[in-house]
Amino acid sequence: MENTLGLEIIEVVEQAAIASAKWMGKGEKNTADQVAVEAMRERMNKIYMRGRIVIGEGERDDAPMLYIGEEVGICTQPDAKSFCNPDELIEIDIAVDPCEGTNLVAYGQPGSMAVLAISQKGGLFAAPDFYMKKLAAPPAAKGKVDINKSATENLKILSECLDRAIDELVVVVMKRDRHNDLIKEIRDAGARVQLISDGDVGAAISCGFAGTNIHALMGIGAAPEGVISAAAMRALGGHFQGQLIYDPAVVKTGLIGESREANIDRLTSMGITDPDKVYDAQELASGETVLFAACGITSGNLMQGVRFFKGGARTQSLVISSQSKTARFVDTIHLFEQPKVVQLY
Ligand code: VTB
Repeated sequence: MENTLGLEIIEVVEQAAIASAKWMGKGEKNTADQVAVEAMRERMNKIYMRGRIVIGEGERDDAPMLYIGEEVGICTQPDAKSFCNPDELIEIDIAVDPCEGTNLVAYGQPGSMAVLAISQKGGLFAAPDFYMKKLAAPPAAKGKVDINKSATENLKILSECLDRAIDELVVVVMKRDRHNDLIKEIRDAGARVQLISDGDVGAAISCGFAGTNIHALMGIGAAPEGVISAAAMRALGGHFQGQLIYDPAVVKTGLIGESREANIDRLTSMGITDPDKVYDAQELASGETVLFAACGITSGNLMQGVRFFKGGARTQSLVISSQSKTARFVDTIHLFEQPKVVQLY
């Protein structure tokens, strides 16, 4: 799977990032998202595969493109029979977030990215559009920190696993009122907090890499983004746990559905009988092979954003594979027009 799709998925996220970056700083988050969706879909439909979106822009009625259930790839197109033998191709499930952090793009803030994860059919947890309590930490703390423990306890464990004092730890938390107590607890325990306005996928994955100076992600963000983060962390060997938040009393605004009861019914209809279950990375991204690709739109901890120059752009992407156990940073120069002199900056 990796050999055939690795390079293609880099191009998918690159195209989405370039399209979105053209709207960086323009204050129009919906446009920054929409152009990323269109670019991602167009490039994805050129890949020789049978793909299906399991995490995307919403259900069919709400989202015209990359909606949940949409089939993507050349081999799903109406005229595919002439050049595709479906029996030769494995079916692939895809989770996408073409513009992770639309506000970050719209206001020129760091840390937005185009991102996707793929696996064999059934290999990614089809999370509903709810919230998820998340805990991400470096590989050295995998299975040792625990989302059921308090932040104070987890910081002690992290400090031991990483062999550094608690005040040398940095925890990323999304700046939301729902996290006020959590932020206070982390500070009281002696660690430092990096508050972000959006984009917890990048924060989660940063825990998987030494040198980012991020040692944990704690708090509640969106569930679909949690699955994408888990796919990367599974392949990186980092710690990731997620627990669905379906009670409007816990998160009062946003992706929280109508009522606790209606949300439980929805989860049951999706086959989730234990709504309080804590999932680990392996359960959220359980496929035999998991690939993850991201491309920076605006620069962040992990990747530089898109930089335009006359006639082209330069991007930085990250491809992580559970198959080859690699994380590759890919620096690409895109020439939009045929140059008179090829000058690769
Ligand atoms: C979260 C986070 C995402 O949007 O979903 C956030 O996981 C929305 O949270 O990374 P609120 O509803 O609390 O505002 C992102 O930041 C960007 O998609």
